[in-house]
Amino acid sequence: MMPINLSDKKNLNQMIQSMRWYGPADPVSLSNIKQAGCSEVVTALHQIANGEVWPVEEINFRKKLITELGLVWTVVESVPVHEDIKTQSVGFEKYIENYKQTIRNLAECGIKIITYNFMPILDWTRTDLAYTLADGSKALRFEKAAFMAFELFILKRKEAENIYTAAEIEAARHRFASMSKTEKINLQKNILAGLPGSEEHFTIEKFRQALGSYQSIDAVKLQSHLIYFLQQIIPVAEDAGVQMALHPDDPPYSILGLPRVVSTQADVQTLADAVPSLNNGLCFCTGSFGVNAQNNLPAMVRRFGNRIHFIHLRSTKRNEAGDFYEDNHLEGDVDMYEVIKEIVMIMNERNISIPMRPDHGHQMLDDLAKKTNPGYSAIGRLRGLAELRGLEMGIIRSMQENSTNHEKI
Ligand code: DNO
Repeated sequence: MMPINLSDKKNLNQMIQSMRWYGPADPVSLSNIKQAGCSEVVTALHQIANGEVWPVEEINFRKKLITELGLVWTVVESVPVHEDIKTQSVGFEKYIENYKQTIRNLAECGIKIITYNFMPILDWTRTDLAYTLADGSKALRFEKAAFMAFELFILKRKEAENIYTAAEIEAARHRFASMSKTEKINLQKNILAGLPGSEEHFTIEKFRQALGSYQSIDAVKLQSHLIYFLQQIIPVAEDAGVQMALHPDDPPYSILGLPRVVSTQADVQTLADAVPSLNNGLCFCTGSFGVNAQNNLPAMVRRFGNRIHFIHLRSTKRNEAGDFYEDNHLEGDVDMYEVIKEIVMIMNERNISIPMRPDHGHQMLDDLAKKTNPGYSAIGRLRGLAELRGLEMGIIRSMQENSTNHEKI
């Protein structure tokens, strides 16, 4: 998109503030979300099995819980894509038809933005859910050596021995030897039991089977399956007035020898070129894209500005080994000032407000003693949201002041 001059706009559009809510069993209540200053809630019908149609009655039932509290539901996160669609296994067309029907049903209930991902088998992945930071709060972390230790010595994936260097295997062996029994159990659980929002949970045996179903699927093939899926669903989304928001891979690189095709600017460009409709859009997640130092986030916001339908704001901190942890929202490797500045520009060029949520947060203060959904405790997200909201306000005010000063000169 080409930048415009915002000086003739009186009131600049700002992001719609929301938080994810896992439904009635979420320890963070709707009223907590409201008190955090959100106007919207992002949620999904996690009780419906992956691949089944979401019935209108159940969507409306969830919607009623939200609207009764004066909150709004416009973004679904996520309608999961059945594995058979990703692998194009026999009978996968039925799941695509179900997906189309879910899009129509959501639209009928007024829910017009749908987040999804196309990561094989696993959704987002971390090795440590309670990485203690210097200030005593706890963050989510992905440690390569620990992940390799899982892959080589718990899962015992034979092929993994060929993809890692001798030095990496040695580091993983060393890391595995340093783990207590509980740490090993937790590592396996973190990876296989699924983090909040993941719709799949595996035993080691089931997981080996699932990996087997990708034996003949490389990145080129997976990408063609994604494009086929888009060709099928985007016309339905267009008809229904629904914006599809594809979430990037997290982490944005191949793990377990599985292909990943939504990790970089080039990946997104290929999908946009293949299915140009703007309903074929993105959930722009700064935390996921930000793990790859090659991804220039403000430039990506500019390039894909008219396709960004939903935003996750979060910052990660990488090290040279390729590990990362989730930092405070305004720290870490993501230049949040530049990202939000670009988001404000594109929102005003499009003359819309884009929903965002503070993605994840540290477990901190009173939440340290509570049972929380990893990454989704109340206070850490509240801190993140408050900082992001302040940053956006500062950016907007200074843009307006600059343009007023220009007028005076
Ligand atoms: C993790 C989330 C992901 C995301 C899905 C989208 O915190 O960002 O689980 O919801 O990948 O389908």
